[in-house]
Amino acid sequence: MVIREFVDEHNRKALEFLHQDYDHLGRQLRRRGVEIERLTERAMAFRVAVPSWGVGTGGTRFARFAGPGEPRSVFEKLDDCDVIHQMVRVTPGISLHIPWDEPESADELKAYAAARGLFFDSMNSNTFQDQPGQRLSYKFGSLTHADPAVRAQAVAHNVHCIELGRKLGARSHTVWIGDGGNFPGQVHFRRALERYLESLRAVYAALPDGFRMFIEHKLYEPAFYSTVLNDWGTSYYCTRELGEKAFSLVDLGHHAPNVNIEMIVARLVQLGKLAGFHFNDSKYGDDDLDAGSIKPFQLFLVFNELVDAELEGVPGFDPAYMLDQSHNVTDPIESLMTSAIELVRAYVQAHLVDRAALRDAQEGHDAIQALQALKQAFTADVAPILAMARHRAGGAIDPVAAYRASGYRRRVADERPAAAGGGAGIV
Ligand code: RM4
Ligand code: MN
Ligand code: MN
Repeated sequence: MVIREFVDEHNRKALEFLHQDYDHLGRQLRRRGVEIERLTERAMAFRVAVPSWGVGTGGTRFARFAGPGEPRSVFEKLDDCDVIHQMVRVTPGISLHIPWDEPESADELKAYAAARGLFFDSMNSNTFQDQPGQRLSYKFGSLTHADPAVRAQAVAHNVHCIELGRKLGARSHTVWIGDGGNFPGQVHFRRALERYLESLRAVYAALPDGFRMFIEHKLYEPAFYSTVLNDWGTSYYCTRELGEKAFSLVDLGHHAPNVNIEMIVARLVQLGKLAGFHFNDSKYGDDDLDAGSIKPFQLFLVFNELVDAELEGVPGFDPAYMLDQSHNVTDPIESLMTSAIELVRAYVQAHLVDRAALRDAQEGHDAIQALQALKQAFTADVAPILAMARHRAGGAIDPVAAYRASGYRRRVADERPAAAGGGAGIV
């Protein structure tokens, strides 16, 4: 049986209860002056790109425990992404990581994706590890390395990613570097940032029309004392220096604990430089846990800023949503499906905020009412809206149950004997 049939069979069983729950919620919301169909429309319009590297089993710097049926090639990764999209219907875009996903033929890969209703969203370069046969090492940096030859090699790699992205129909290029220092004094802060900008100017010059460049900051790791692009302010400065096609990307795991990320989002929106997101969740650092699994209220508050900007029609507001997670102990397909759903949940809940009441509370210095306006939206159970949106789009009412019933993982475990190495590995 193909996935579609499992979805249909599962939905048939769940549909009656879903209608009951949906109608009930519709009545509740109407009392609050909200039309449920408007929210369901928003849920159906939401899109988030899946990272190709997320469908493989991740790991930590201590170990990686390979899961059954891991994809061995970019085509098998697309097969897994296809299952995710068929179930949740909000993930047609794929983010590729080069050279992990380097195709022999861009045309063939593009056609393979298109045949499944998928497309390529953002390209990601990798100058944070050395590849077999690579001439110069990135051990002490890449785009900001002291040796101009290493910098040139890293620039060339990024230009290659952009060129490949153009052939694949991608829309943006994302740069995250591991450059930084482990010890005080190891890196000259100002010189390193100057080199970063100089290298990125060369990459920027290779952007085709309509292509955007995203730069991703991260406060630590793999460098443990300082990183070159350490925070959003430095990132904003760099995107300003680079030009109108450069934007600052926010990875939720790349900030110090307790940093007010939703405020960073608001700042970047206001400054016209928000690229979009790498969604994940974290407790301690760049944990790459599933979105919404640790701090769902933070996720909601981030979406509150995004929806506020969307509803207000902030000029140029066009963020790219992507997941960036590492799945060490779960089936990656299940993690990515549930993470995508958590994002839609936060997005729909943010649409439930009574913005007039919130504004009144803010202008009237009524802190309790302001918080209530947010909490009322955050505590609303919008699950029937999400399920109905998936069902109407041809997806699963209960994606994890339908996926498990499909036996997909068992089947691919037979078809894909474990390969040594594998693309993604420890992220
Ligand atoms: C980094 C960063 C990048 C991702 C790599 C694998 O921490 O989040 O976005 O490409 O991990
Ligand atoms: Mn990231
Ligand atoms: Mn990360």
